[in-house]
Amino acid sequence: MRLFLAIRLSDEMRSALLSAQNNLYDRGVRGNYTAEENLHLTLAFIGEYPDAQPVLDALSGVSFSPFVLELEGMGCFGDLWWAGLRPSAPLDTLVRAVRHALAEAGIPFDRKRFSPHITLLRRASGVMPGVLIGDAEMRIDAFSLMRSDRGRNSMIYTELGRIAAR
Ligand code: 2AM
Repeated sequence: MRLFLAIRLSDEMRSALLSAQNNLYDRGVRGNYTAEENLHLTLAFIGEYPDAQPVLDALSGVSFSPFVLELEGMGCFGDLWWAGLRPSAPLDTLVRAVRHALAEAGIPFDRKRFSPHITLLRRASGVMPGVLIGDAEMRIDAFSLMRSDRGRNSMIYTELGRIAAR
């Protein structure tokens, strides 16, 4: 199984992101747009791992209080274009705790520095136009263990477990 940990987005946030995607498309930007239901914020990428339970067990000790995330701006990693988030200390703290718990349990994960982003499209054509993303914020009260499978036309993400704030 290909596993990752992510924050799933509220309907309000996904619709703000969908509008930004539509706006880009209307301006002629082509690429592999993330399907609306797949928009998410990755906290840690585990990759191939055989079993979900040890991951959920490792994360059961992660404790965090609900916090708010707000969309802010757009950016890119090469031809991967993303929506950004207003810097959030609680988010950074949560990611540190999640990664620490994985490391302690010996669960491998991509140790690239956390750079919070929500992928809007991959293999984008051309130069990024100045597209405004509508204001949206959401209260984060859980994160999820997700499985990623390659579907016929897009990735299929399945939630295997949720770790709630407390
Ligand atoms: P992204 O966060 O930049 O969109 C499932 O593949 C999710 O994990 C995607 O959201 C993906 O990219 C993210 N991810 C983070 N590190 C990854 C890696 N090394 N390989 C594949 N996906 C990774």
